[in-house]
Amino acid sequence: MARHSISAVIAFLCFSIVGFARNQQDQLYSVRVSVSTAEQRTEIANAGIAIDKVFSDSIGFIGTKEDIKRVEGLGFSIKASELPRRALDFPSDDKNFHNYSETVASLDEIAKNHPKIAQRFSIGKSLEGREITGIRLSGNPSRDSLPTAIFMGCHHAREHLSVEVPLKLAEYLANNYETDSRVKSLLDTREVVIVPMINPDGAEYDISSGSYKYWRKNRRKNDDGTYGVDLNRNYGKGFGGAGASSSPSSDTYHGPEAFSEPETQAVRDWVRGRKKATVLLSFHTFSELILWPFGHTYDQVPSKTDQDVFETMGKKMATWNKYTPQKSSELYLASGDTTDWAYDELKIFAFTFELTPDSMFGGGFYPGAEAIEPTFKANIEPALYLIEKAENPYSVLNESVDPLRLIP
Ligand code: CXA
Ligand code: ZN
Repeated sequence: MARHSISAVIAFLCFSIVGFARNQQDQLYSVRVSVSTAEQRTEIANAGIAIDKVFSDSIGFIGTKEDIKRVEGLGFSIKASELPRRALDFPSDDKNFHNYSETVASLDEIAKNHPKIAQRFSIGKSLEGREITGIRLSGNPSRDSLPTAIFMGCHHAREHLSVEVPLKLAEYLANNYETDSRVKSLLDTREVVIVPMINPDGAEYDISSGSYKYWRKNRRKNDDGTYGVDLNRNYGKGFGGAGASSSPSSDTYHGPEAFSEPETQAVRDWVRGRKKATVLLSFHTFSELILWPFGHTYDQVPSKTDQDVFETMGKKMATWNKYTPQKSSELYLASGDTTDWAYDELKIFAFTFELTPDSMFGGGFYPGAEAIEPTFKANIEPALYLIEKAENPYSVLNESVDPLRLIP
């Protein structure tokens, strides 16, 4: 009996220390787990699994044999199929996606072609030394107190479509400023800042070998020799709580402390500096969702008015892109994400969009270049709406009774 429990303790310790390392060569699986409640999904998230897709009776994730064993160990039943190691590097089939240098070049091109309204900037350097670069768009660039809308992409390396949509948004705003009166009046009275690739090291790593690696995190070399911190678990609000892993090899490893990573430090310091930032949208993929805080707790945000603003804006944006609008904890708990921090510290109305496709069947993280244009188009109206509401997000609460709108 005693020996039994000692070996159980040793086994547990070994498990905790060894963790669940993912090696380069490990076969990855697309896994379905039968679960139906947010609490069950949180239990899986708490096992260090990065859930990709929530269905009413199951969830999907990408993981190793060890991940599968851990989930089975919790008593859940699973179905797994081997992921093909397709050769889908950007230069060939998916060449229309932008790698890091192409992303920088595109932003440079926009700034060069529209010098009066567009300037490129850097928010800092990634761990491997790449500039995390963005573009500022405003018809009034000399004024630094305009209401600001912030758009970001690619916290997660493999979510390449989340680079393309904000990049296209920058092109769209710049190209239409002169000719589209709506875009002109928005940019003349607002500042729009777009940083399409928050995690350039991870994004480059994901495409570095000619076949996608399903890489999610940044490229931090952790103390145990594994790589990567999940940047969407590394922010300050609720850091280290539910749905974030303390195991460095996990896909949802939160890092040694809040803002331990240069990428999240750069976002934090730069967002803090946007004194009139009121709205923020962080693009991710996939599942076609519109998410808002809180994600680290099932509790609502403390202000009922703010909760109403989130719900009203989220549901309104869903009328255009047809995504499912919900508080992010309705999916599963996740602690330390961008939007919980931005709302909690700076009271920015911060949303996450999980872009196309709807599920693994549409290609999951790798939907192909043909997804770029329709996904961008579906999200133009939501983006313009956010920019419009940057002036005063609370105005959305009065919209149905706004008398001006009743005049034909
Ligand atoms: C998410 C986003 C914001 C708050 C909580 C949860 C979902 C996101 C995640 O887990 O970080 N999903 S994703 N893009 O597949 O990783
Ligand atoms: Zn993501």
